[in-house]
Amino acid sequence: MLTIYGDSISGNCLKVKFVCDRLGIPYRWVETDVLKGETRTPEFLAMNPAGQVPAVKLSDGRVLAQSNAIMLHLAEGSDLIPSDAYDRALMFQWLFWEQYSHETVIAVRRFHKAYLKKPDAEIDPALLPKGERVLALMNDHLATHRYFVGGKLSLADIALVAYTRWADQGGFELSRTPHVQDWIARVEQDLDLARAA
Ligand SMILES: N[C@@H](CCC(=O)N[C@@H](CS)C(=O)NCC(=O)O)C(=O)O
Repeated sequence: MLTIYGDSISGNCLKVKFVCDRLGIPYRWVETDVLKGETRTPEFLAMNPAGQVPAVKLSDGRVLAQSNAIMLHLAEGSDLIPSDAYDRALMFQWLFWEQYSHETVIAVRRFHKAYLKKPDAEIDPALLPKGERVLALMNDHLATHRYFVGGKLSLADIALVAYTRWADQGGFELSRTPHVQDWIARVEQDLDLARAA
């Protein structure tokens, strides 16, 4: 069976859980507390030298890290990956954007504010305006699209919803981006998240 090493406070880790739950893939979840340094133990580093969750151990013992790479592997051949080549490339476009421009702002500010409990004055001041631009870009796209790609749920939505639904914990006001709010509700309903997380 698949084993997921993940921290429940991490959107990156929950992405993997959401894909498994959606696709009915059985797994064992090993809670790995980032704040307690559980990703830095010799045992964990032997498995993932990057010292990060999520990491998965496949049923044959092979290991894979990086949330979006894991999702892509688990969702291979499913309807979470568009079959049309252009739509599939668009999904990758959003996945790369999520890792480079979204997670590095929205998730990072949330972590500093909600988990490291830093006062706003001690958090990089660039993160707030950057995050507002990220959410505005999403809002503009969602004004004319129900989902990020191809009119239906894909890995792009799962990657982006993971931290966007918690953006308020990072000090971002989601009420300013109503199309994002509606899309979060839609994806949470698709993924049955009220029950799952
Ligand atoms: N790009 C990676 C980011 C992974 C990452 O930053 N993981 C954090 C938790 S969200 C972590 O394990 N931090 C522990 C550490 O760096 O010591 C992914 O998408 O999986």
